Amino acid sequence: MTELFLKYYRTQQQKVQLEKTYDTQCPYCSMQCKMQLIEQSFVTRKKYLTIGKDNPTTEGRLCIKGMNAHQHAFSRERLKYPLLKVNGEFVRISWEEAFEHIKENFVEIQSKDGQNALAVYGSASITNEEAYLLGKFARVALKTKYIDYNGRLCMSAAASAAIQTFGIDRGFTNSLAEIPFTGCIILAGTNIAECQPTIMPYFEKAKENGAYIIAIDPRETATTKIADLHLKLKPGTDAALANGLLKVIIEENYIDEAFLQKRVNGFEEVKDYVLSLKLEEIEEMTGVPIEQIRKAAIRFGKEETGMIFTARGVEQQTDGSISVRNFLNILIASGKIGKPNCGFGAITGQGNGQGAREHGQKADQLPGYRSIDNEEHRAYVASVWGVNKDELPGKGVSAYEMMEKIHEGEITGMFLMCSNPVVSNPNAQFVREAMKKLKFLVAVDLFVSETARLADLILPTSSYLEDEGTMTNVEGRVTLREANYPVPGEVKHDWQIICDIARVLGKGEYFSFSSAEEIFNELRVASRGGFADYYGITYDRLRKEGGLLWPCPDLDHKGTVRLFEASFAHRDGRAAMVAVPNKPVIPKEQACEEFPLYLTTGRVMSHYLTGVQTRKSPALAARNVESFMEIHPSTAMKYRIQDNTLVKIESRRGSITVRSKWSETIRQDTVFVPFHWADSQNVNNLVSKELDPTCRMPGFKVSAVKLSPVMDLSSN
Ligand SMILES: Nc1nc2c(c(=O)[nH]1)N[C@H]1C(S)=C(S)[C@@H](COP(=O)(O)OP(=O)(O)OC[C@H]3O[C@@H](n4cnc5c(=O)[nH]c(N)nc54)[C@H](O)[C@@H]3O)O[C@H]1N2
Ligand SMILES: Nc1nc2c(c(=O)[nH]1)N[C@H]1C(S)=C(S)[C@@H](COP(=O)(O)OP(=O)(O)OC[C@H]3O[C@@H](n4cnc5c(=O)[nH]c(N)nc54)[C@H](O)[C@@H]3O)O[C@H]1N2
Ligand code: SF4
Ligand SMILES: [Mo]
Repeated sequence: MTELFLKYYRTQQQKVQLEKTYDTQCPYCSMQCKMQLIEQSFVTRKKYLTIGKDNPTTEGRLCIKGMNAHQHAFSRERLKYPLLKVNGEFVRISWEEAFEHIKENFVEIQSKDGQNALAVYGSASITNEEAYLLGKFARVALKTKYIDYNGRLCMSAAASAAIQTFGIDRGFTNSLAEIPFTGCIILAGTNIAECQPTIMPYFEKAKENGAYIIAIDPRETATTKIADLHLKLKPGTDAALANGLLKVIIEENYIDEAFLQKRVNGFEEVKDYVLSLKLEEIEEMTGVPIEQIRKAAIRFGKEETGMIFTARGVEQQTDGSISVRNFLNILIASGKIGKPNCGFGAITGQGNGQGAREHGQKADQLPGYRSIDNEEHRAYVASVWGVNKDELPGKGVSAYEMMEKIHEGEITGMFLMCSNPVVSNPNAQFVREAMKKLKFLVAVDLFVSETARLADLILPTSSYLEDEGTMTNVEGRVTLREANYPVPGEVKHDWQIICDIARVLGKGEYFSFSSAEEIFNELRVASRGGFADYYGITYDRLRKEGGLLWPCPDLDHKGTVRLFEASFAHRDGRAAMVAVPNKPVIPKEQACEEFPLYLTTGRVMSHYLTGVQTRKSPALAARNVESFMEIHPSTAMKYRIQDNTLVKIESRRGSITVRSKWSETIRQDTVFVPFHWADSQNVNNLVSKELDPTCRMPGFKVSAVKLSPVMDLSSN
């Protein structure tokens, strides 16, 4: 058998006329695994293989999404030319025609409807250079205040919690290399095994070294399986559960008095508040038994070292930012921050989920994590850009709120880069209507996504194989993606598209870049002296040193591996604790007679976000061809829902139909649906428009729903 295979392989090899390799990084999650595409040319066809490349973060590992990513990049459905909608059909046009069209419409919209009538919607899947340029494009070329991006739906709660507590937001306060040496790990609302699979060996090594792992999730997942203790809470009750843990830690005296006195504000208020709470009430609210709360707290408190990780389970809530702050309260009270093998990680989502939230795509932000409301910050960035600071627009609104502004008629045109909001935003029907209502929508994408379908003009862009640039990964490590595969057809890079449009709008002098590196060099200066200081990072250093963790303020600075060793980033150098109520100020939707179950949403291993890319990879699409609803068999029986049958799920917003999947491992009051599918399977048709008042994060993780079988088999 082996001999036969080798014989076959060798004859195949002989037929290979040419083999080329291309280095890049995975287009998907925040691990940013380094990879190499091997392209073998045969007489009549080409064959591709993706392999991992060694690097400090992922050590050469890849998951199935990364291994199959090239399938979407080489898909026949890749866009190769600009497309204009004419009488409802897309027709191919030239770039110059496309730019003329943009100029005409942008000028008309801004002269008729006002400067701010044009909005920009960006993404955390583009490079740092592109994210930076998009922010500059909105403020300098379009002079609109309305810019925000898809990271609002992703990292905003964690970002706002970290800024308020620590004074700075870098997703992970340490490097991943410390995880194997920590004593106790809390994984709250994160499914790393499916969402950042190549991170897992760090946690497996920790376990081998004796670490105790506590998972907090309403359902069992591949991640909760590595835990020693699984707190299976009711969705949306993390703030209360964290109060329970904190109360036990304080009562059992696992607090670090010296650390609290020297480096922390607010502990006494938090202490008084949590001591006034009753564990019985917390048990009742969260569904987690008191013994388990005590066991988790005592274990975490007792260990010398510990780390807490949160992700979207805790964060995508209308009290997401304050809930994260409560987990930070636990970490700070027990003194497990700012020292070796202790720290916090808000596991970053998208490939550039970290970098793209630092350099000016946010409604209220300027590069280097500066604030658009701060006169000094405005003056500095304006001087780098060569504009007058008073010409820079002010603060805009969050991603979903831009959809509301469209309905209100304040925004009438949009430039959308690298996102599919009609599927990924909450209250999806309303968002679809908003997109349809726009006078002019330009979508820059690799494919005709569900949102691009509604656009007037689609501009084709380059993929992770073709587009060079930097990405800041889950650790806060800036990495250089050295992509150089030739672009298909007439495709342009995102940054080239931005520069070209600026040129036709008469703003070319501010956007005269001819490489990603040139943009990066301007970003370095623009970020200099800000919180996210990239000044000391250069392409050369990234090539030589395999990535650098920010802040890196000088060319001879080694990068900052561990944050807060000497002080926190607030002016007084101290961390800020805050008392967090068990129940959020704005109540969440509760299960009731009409809508008796909780719906929570999330991801599966083989698909990525709205699935536009992964559905084009046959190897990935085949693993999950359609959406599903995970449900406990006893709940299913109650609503006459057989396994593997179609179910209608309804909320106050709308309904979808998906296939049932019985699972003994989910809470009986909760169902779970992934959000990778569109149209009649788009779970965001069910999610409400309520936002976290602090960071404007939607509550993707809790809705009240009712179920009914599409075909009732119970009477047969
Ligand atoms: N395969 C895959 N990987 C991805 C992505 C993808 O789409 N597919 N997306 C990337 C992106 S952008 C992101 S943001 C990350 C997301 O990564 P994660 O946040 O890990 O993913 P989710 O599945 O959204 O949610 C994590 C877990 O939260 C649980 N959960 C639900 N409600 C609650 C709750 O109220 N409290 C708690 N404690 N837990 C709850 C869910 O059951 C789920 O297991 O993944 C990145 N990686
Ligand atoms: N119910 C529910 N909804 C959610 C979530 C949830 O957990 N539950 N999670 C939220 C989260 S965390 C996120 S991050 C959002 C993400 O949601 P979206 O922002 O909609 O993300 P994608 O589906 O990745 O859409 C990216 C689009 O850009 C295209 N694209 C890919 N690469 C490039 C590129 O380099 N340049 C350009 N111009 N285009 C490119 C893709 O083809 C795709 O059409 O969804 C959010 N929505
Ligand atoms: S999806 Fe994430 S873990 Fe998987 S290969 Fe890509 S970057 Fe690595
Ligand atoms: Mo995300």
